[in-house]
Amino acid sequence: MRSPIRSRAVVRAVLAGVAAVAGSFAVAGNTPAFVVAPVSAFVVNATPAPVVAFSIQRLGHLGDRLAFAFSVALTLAVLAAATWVGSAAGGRTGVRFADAAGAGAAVWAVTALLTGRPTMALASGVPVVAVVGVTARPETAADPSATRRRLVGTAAGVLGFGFVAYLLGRGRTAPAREPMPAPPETTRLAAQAREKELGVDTIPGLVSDAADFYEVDVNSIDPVVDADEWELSVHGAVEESFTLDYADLRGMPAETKFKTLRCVGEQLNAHLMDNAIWTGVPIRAFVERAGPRGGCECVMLRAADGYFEQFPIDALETGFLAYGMNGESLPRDHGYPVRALIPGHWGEINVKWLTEIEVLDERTSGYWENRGWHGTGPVNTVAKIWAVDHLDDGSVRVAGHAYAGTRGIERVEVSTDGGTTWADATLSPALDETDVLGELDAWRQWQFTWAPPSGERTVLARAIDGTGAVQPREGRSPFPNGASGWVSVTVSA
Ligand SMILES: Nc1nc2c(c(=O)[nH]1)N[C@H]1C(S)=C(S)[C@@H](COP(=O)(O)O)O[C@H]1N2
Ligand SMILES: [Mo]
Repeated sequence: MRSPIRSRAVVRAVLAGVAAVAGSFAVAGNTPAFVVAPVSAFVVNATPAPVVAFSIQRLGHLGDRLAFAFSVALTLAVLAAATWVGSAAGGRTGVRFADAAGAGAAVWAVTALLTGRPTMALASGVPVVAVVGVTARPETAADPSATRRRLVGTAAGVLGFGFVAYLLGRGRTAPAREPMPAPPETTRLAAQAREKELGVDTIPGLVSDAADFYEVDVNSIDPVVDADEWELSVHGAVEESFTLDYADLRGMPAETKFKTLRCVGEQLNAHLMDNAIWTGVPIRAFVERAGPRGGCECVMLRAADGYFEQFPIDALETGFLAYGMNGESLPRDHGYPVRALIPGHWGEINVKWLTEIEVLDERTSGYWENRGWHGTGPVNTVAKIWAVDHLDDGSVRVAGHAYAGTRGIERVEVSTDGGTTWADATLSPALDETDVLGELDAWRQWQFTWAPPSGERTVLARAIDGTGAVQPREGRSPFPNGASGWVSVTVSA
């Protein structure tokens, strides 16, 4: 059986752990300086690839939240253990309050090591000194009920501290973003998109709000990159390496255009696909300036969160460095201050928080390819069925979005008899090509309305891309090449 002294020490260590995590959050907010960030990076890295794949496909944001909650619990356990060890070591000296000092020092050291920020780590250590100091006052040790009362009082104090820390930290989470005057082009394109929409209110519009735009990244805590400190290094197998800063980039002639992103890990009919109006600078000039002489015709992009992806230099040359999204600076979760956007390719090579373009001599592989994915190539063609609406006049309308990267969508066909016959759906007009470089890379809306005979039927949709290729019928799960097959829904009338 556990002695009451022992279990009190456990409660004390846990309270100290909570206070330490709270203290760290108070000064760091939800940034990489928060002590949970390195732990969560470790958790994500240690999670087996199939579990990560399952989480992205089936759990989405929930999976991210679960991983984060687990990381918080793990951090708390580590800091509680440090409290335990530190206070035991201090207590052995017999010096009054040496246990509190020992616990605080241990927690400070662990936090400083994890985050690499010794000064900020004081915010974890100091609350631990308070918790251990208050709960281990020698005069209370003789009276167990007084000790218990003190523990309860401390728990209340830690809770209050946690709340204040939460409010303080929340304020630090959003970094100040460099303002960006909305390019007139954005307004024009947004109006164009509204005009081209089919007016089906049960499906998303043609331009996604930045706040609703899907988000996939490998860490639960996004990096915070200061635009003033941001630098892009172009190097590797090149004639001339150079760096570029944010002011340089903002001073160059910009382009504003539509681009749709889609994650290779999404289920066939899921919503990890969105479209926005992006502003940035074409990459081709940077590649030309560097003068690549690599043997593999390939590049590695690296980012502030440790993410990296390799793909052909040809693809990079069609891309651009984006700093604006829907007329404002990129939001932090979509890569502030600068991300790469590569037309027609799966989302994963559209590297956010971009810091490096390295021209390679030899092919290696990227973050997801190390985990078995093949997500560096062009997207698969898809027609999603995002709405089935029973209209007042008894007819049924199916609708959704279709996307085939730079091949474009030429047609969407619907079958209401399980695939025997097909009819053309109504398609929203293509969004304009606006940039000098290139290809249009945006989705379209489609809808199909008919009067169904009563009974149940299978309704299918498939897209035909700009090359005339029909979306393949064979159904495959997202891993490793992206989902394929025709979306099918059962409609009963
Ligand atoms: N630095 C960095 N860039 C990244 C990722 C990441 O985890 N880190 N995720 C990639 C993946 S898998 C996708 S699908 C897209 C998603 O972009 P979004 O979050 O802006 O929608 O970003 C890509 N760029
Ligand atoms: Mo992705």
